[in-house]
Amino acid sequence: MVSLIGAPTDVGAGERGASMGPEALRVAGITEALRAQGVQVHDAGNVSGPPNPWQPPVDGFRHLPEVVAWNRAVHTAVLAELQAGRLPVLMGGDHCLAMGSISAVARHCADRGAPLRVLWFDAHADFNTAALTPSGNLHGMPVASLCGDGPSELVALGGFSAAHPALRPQDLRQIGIRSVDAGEKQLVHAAGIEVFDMRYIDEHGMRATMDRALAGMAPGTHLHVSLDVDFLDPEIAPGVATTIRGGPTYREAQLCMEMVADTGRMSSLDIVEINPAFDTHNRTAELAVDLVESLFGKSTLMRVRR
Ligand code: NNH
Ligand code: MN
Ligand code: MN
Ligand code: MN
Repeated sequence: MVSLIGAPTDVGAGERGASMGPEALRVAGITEALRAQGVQVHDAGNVSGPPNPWQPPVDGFRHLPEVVAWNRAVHTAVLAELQAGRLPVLMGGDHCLAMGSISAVARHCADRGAPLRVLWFDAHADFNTAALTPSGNLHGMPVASLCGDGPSELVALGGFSAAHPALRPQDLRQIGIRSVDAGEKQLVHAAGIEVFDMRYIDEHGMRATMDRALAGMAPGTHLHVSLDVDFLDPEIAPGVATTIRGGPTYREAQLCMEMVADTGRMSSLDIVEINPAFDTHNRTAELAVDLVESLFGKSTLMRVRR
C-alpha cells in the first residue's frame, strides 16, 4: 500500500511555487497511475506548516524556523506510514523536505536493523553548509545535514546527531549531478560520496551507471529514492526553478526508474521541486507521473524478474 503525503511549501527554495507541487501531481493523475499498476493507494492529504516569510538569510540560513517546522511535520507523517507498513511517497515541496523524509526512513531502518540505500537523483549535490552556501537556501543543504553537518534542529530529526547521523555517505549514491558550488565540491569529495555525475553517465551510459548505483545491496535493504525533478533535462522538465541544462533524456530517466523497479526494493520515495509557476500545461508533473509508473513496475512487455 502506497501513501501519498503532500508537503506544499517552498520555504527552502530561492523561488516561490514548489508549494504547488503536490496538487500538480494529483492533477497529473498520480493516484490513478499507481492504481493502474495494481498498487493500492491512500492519499493522506497534505501536512501543514508555516507560510513562506520571504526573508533574507540569517546566519547563513533562509527561513530556518519554517524549514524546521515543515520537516518535523514531514518526519512525523513519513515515519507513521512506514510504521504502518506502507510505502510513503512524499510529494514536495522543495528538496529541503528530504531532511524530514529521509531522517524518518533512517529512523525506521535503524530501529529494525535494516540496511539503507539512498538514490539521490538531482542536478545538484545539495551538500552546502551555512558557511558555504551561495544562497542560504536550505534546499541546497539536505544531504550535508542528513550526514550530520547542518543546523542542530535538523541534524537531530529522528533522534540522530552529528556523531550518529541519519545518513552515512557510503549508503548514498548521487546520480545526474552537474551543478556543484565551489566549496561544496570539496565537502562532497571529503565525505567520499559516490557521485555519478553527467560526465560519468555520458561516458558509461545510464545502464552501467544504474547497475553500479544499485550494486551491493544486502538482503533486506530499504531503498529510498529522492527525485529532484531538476535531475531531468530542462527540455523535458521545464517546471523547475533551478533548471540546469545537460540532464538525462526521457528514455534515460525511464531506464533509471525501470531499473529501480526491477530491484523490487524501493520502500519510500520523494518527488520534489516541481514548480508549476515555471511550467506550461503541467508538463513536469505529468512527466513525473510517467516516471512513477515506471518506478512501480510499468513495462512495455512482460518482464522476467532478474
Ligand atoms: N547549490 C545551490 C544552492 O545551494 C542550488 C541548490 N538548488 C537546488 N538543489 N535546486 O537541488 O543554493
Ligand atoms: Mn535537490
Ligand atoms: Mn536540484
Ligand atoms: Mn502519462
